[in-house]
Amino acid sequence: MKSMALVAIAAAAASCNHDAWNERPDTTKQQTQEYANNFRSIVLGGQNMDPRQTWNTATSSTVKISVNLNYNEDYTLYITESNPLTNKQSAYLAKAVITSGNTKTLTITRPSAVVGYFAALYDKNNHAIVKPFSMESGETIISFGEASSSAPQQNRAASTGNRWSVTTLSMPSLTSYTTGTLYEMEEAFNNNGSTVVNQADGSEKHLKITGNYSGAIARIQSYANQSVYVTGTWEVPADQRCTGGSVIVVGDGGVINIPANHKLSTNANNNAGTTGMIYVMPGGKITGDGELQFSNGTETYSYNAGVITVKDININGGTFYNAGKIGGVEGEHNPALVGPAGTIDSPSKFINMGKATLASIGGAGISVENACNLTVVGLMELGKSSKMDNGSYTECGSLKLAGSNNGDCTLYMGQAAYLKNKGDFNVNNYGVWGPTSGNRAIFELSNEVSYVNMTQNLPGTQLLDNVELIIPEDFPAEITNNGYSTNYAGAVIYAWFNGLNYRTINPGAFKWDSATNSMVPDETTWPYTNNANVTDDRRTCLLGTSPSYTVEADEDGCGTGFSSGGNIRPSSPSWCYFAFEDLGKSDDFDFNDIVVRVSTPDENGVATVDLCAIGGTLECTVFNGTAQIGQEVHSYGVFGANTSNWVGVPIAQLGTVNVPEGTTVAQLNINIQVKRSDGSIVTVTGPAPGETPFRVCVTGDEQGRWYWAKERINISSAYPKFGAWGANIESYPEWYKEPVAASVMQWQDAE
Ligand SMILES: [Ca+2]
Ligand SMILES: [Ca+2]
Repeated sequence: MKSMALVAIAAAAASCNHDAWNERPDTTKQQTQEYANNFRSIVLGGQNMDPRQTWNTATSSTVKISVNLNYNEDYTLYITESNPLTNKQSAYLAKAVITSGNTKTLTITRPSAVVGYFAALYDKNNHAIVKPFSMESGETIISFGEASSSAPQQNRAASTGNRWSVTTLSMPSLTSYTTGTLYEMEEAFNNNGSTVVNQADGSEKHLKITGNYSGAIARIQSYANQSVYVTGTWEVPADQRCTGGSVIVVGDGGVINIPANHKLSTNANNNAGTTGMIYVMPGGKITGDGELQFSNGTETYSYNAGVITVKDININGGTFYNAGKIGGVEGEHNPALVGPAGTIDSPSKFINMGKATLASIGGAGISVENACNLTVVGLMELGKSSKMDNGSYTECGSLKLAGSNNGDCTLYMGQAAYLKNKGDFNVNNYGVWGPTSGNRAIFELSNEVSYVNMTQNLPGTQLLDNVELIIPEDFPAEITNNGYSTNYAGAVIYAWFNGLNYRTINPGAFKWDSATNSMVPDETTWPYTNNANVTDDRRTCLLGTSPSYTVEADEDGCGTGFSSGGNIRPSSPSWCYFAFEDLGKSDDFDFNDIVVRVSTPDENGVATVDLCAIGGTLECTVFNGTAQIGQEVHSYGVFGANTSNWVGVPIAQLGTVNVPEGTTVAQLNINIQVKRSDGSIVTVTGPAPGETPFRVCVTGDEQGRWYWAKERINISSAYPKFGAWGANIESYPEWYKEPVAASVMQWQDAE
């Protein structure tokens, strides 16, 4: 072949607006045909080109990521082609920092032939949650956590039918207490009695407070079927009770103030199995330095849809629903929630469907069921089985799980339920069980542990099942003050975490199961199997995810301490390679005369442009559209695409380009301007569909790499499936992953 390239190109380009080529004075149809014929013969093996062929292995896709895990925390998301937990060299096709509670839409360049990807979300401690997903043809939506966990909503829907499902209730109808004949409450009226409201006649009577009233209301304390509707302000006496069947309603604008050392309580009516009821409507408030107490009644419950900021809330066997707000008001109390002592065998339940900020939760006899947002500033002590529903968020200053050696105390957590303990942790025979599919429950501890105990072989006393554990780097390997020797103490907490005696938190004990896309125990390295009641399918603490840190084992295989490094974030962006013919020859088709690569853009849309190969001798400069990138390429190195000096890639960074939002790297007009031997300048850019190419765009492999052909080896020899792909875009779309090793530059990353 002769050096006919220029004129051939010129005519080929004439039909498709590729600037400079069709302006060359010496172009001829004959030379164009010669180049195309050579390409068809040498590269395509005599086949016709697929008219749909664009000589580009990349496509663009839109991925919408929402993160709803831990309030206001920043998470870093990577999209990769291989699982970064098992392939430490995964290159990322997208990277974004997403603050929990937010959603980001990413437009990415990806290999068009690859459908399955991984979305890996890292917290600040490098703890990772990895989700495999299939790229959809339109927008692909991926969620970490459920939206409701980050944006506290009142009365949000709870799940049904699961062991963690919280049974929620609506406010009962209050119209019989707020409408009809209501008698205004005032002190004189209360003290003197009334012929209108005769306290002793046993009939149903309804009072109201619309102004300011201070003092007792004897009727609701002494008789059933009485009510008081507060839309003014009521300051209660030292001991005001609301007896079984009677009702206090705080309406919109109404306030009940309970002074210090005063108490307002619902009073059990043992004959009827009921108790007095207190309902706070939206806009109503109960506040003060005193105590609000709910007594047990099997058929009744109290309900808050307003605001409660008293100093103490005592649930003494009753059920109290919060669908409004408790605490969290500047300058007012975060109530301390107290249940009965553990020996009292009566139901005492706090059910939260709204936002509750409590000073503490104490008393071993209380169950806590959180379906929305619960913050406990101090200690949260759970002495009975409790629930945290899908997407709920629970935070506490310290955590005590005081269970039972019968194994019947378990915290049931739903999908993406998040429990964050910020201080000391104390556990005694208590299980924490999450969902067996969907989003994991997340259980996060600090580095403080004061007590750990369990009963061997009883899952309910020790099992952390289907729960994602987050622990800090300095989490103690030994606990010294639980009455056991230190070694045993260390083992106990690992056992509690994992449902197996002496099992360590070691990712090496797991392997990736591609059938289920999850981490499963690796039988070849599984060290301990001595807990007969905990079967493999429940050894799921790490399933599908991974901890931030690995534990180092001593000679006996017991953990001695944690070290970071369990999860390494993908460190390298992926790359798109633009491989050019420079018009110097028309018959080698090695597509290495210039190879540049453009990175996955950073968060500001800035991508790096590297010079990878200079397999031509003509003067040549790289452009993005009309913007020059770097200098003439031979100023960075000399001709020789397979010179051993150049096995380090890249040769040089030429510069950066901006990838505008909504567009991707593969859509950039990366082109070169070549100075011909006659001094003329010719621009070589990407082909139109079905056009003989002088530029191919190739996506990197899972590690972001592509190996171009050695000098003078045509691309079909280096990649035997390239020609078949050229003739049919559906054939071998991953041709670029299958080179002939001796025919390509198998480069290493430059130091
Ligand atoms: Ca060439
Ligand atoms: Ca070459």
